Amino acid sequence: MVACRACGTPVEKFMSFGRQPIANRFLEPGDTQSEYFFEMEVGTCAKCTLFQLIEQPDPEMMFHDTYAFFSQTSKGMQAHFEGFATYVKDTFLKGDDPFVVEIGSNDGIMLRHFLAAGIRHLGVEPSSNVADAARQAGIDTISVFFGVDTAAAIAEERGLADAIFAANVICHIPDIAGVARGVARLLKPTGVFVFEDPYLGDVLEKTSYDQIYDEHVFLFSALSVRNAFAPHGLELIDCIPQPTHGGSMRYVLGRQGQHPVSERVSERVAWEEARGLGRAETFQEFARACERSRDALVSLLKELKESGKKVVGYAATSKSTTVLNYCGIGPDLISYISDTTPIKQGRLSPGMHIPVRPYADFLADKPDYAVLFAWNHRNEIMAKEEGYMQRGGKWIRFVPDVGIE
Ligand code: DWN
Ligand code: SAH
Repeated sequence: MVACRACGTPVEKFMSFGRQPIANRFLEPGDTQSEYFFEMEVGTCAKCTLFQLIEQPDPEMMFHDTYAFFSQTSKGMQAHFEGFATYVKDTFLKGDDPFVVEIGSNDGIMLRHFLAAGIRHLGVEPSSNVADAARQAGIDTISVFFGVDTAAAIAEERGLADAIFAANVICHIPDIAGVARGVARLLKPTGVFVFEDPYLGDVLEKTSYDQIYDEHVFLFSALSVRNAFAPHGLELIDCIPQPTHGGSMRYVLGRQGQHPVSERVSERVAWEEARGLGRAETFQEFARACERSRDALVSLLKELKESGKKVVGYAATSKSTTVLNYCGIGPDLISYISDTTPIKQGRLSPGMHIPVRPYADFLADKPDYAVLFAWNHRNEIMAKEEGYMQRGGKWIRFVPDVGIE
């Protein structure tokens, strides 16, 4: 048994998604021989309830100078981060000359709003290519991994932060105690730490197992966040559901006793306990639901192939790597995946080696069916693809169930 990354208690393993590659390592054709794989198993901590990967590849294998995900590829997420920035500014930055730090600031999708408002800011972004995009836009960014040493260095050079925030990042960092100690080192006495991540409750409700891949070492709940940060003097003071990435939660923490605690925290924890978010049976049922989802998707794709239909994938998301490798879906069932990100195009999808082609090919090619891998951006995509649907193009969905629409 492995030890819980937060509290050291043995983690109960409940499921394997089989051999998985690096989710965002899109391969050059001819580069498929040296591909790295790991056994992707998941479990929960019986004590602090933290849902986690049993094994995770080294961070440097995932986050480097050719990281494939640029945050600004989604218009919906651009709008979301404008709202997130406004929330932080209006709620927490009341004093003179505030200083904010974002962990995992990527291409600057959030910090650009602080730059525009003339607020002192710093992005901590280890993937230097996406960080370069932010720097080119004038956003102050350092390319290092956040942890206790980085936090101490920032505190010494620039002073303590009024707000530290992160979106879809804290669930990527295996040393969660290091994150907590770093935040505790860098935060002003009355400062806040605000972060959002995909919510375990939504993943279980929707069987959206594709939120589990190498980068996502944790799927948090209010209960597990409260338990992970309390030993470091950080108290969960609010939790606010978000519609992003198929259902996320925004967690707000402050130093113990410095802020009133919203009723939402106890209400959410009570809901999670009633829903069994820490219980083994809940996860055994989730494992069965994942297997049913896999079998239904594979049967549907095989039927469509037998009837001669042209099926492609829409968006080469990180999440699609889990689906394709867990279900064993290759180019025989999905002829290519269209994606708008230039550095993914012309490459092969991790593990199953489906060609990734430019979005223009999807428009020109007129497939019969497209598997909606970016289901979390559904509204944005449906608005954009009216033409595809009007000429009879259909979607294949696999969250919350497998079907055609
Ligand atoms: O947590 C993470 C989230 C924030 O972003 C990271 N670990 C990695 C990444 O996950 P993802 O790749 O599953 O993210 P998205 O936002 O669901 O998918 C982005 C991909 O989809 C990009 O390659 C662009 C593509 N896309 C597209 O081709 N057409 C996206 C949209 C909205 C589109 O219309
Ligand atoms: N916040 C953005 C990016 C999320 S993708 C958004 O929501 O769209 C996850 C990001 O976290 C990547 O850019 C990755 O390089 C970064 N990251 C991973 N480990 C990190 C760490 N230890 N410290 C800071 N950033 C990290």
